[in-house]
Amino acid sequence: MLSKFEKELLVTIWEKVAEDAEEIGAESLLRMFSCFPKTKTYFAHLDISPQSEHLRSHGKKIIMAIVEGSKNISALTTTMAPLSALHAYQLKIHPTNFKLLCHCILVTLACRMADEFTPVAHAALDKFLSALAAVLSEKYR
Ligand code: ZNH
Repeated sequence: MLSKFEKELLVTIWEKVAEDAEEIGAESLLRMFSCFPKTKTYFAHLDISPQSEHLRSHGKKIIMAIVEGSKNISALTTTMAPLSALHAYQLKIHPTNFKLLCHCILVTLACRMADEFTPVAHAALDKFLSALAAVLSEKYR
């Protein structure tokens, strides 16, 4: 589904994203909370206000998990299996939410990458994030 070129491009992009994981993760989460307010209910036990420590640390965790996944996209199902199980069985996150967050991550990257967010990069990121959302939903079947 992703070409060799796209996979290599994605590695480069996510290596760069990793350097700003906290910022990018926090912005993605804030976008999700403001566009899809119901998603906030899963975080009732945390302080998720802008600039809060939890928002930033949680944002970083999410981004770094994606960065790990991007290193070997062919093995995404295996890499993400523990996270899929965690979200399905323990956190009980409805799988629709993965698509919402992935969309917000895409928008955040579009804003931050500016000129580097070429149509080719856009398409590769969109395919990768869709695959990620699908893989995370795997354990719900
Ligand atoms: Zn999630 C957690 C990732 C989505 C909700 N996460 C988490 C973690 C990680 C993640 C890494 C950590 C784990 C540990 O610690 O071990 N996520 C992720 C990813 C994604 C996600 C990659 C996609 C993209 N999540 C999500 C969503 C939601 C969530 C969509 C909702 C809405 N998570 C969550 C929660 C948690 C998590 C709630 C827990 C937090 C705390 O801290 O408590």
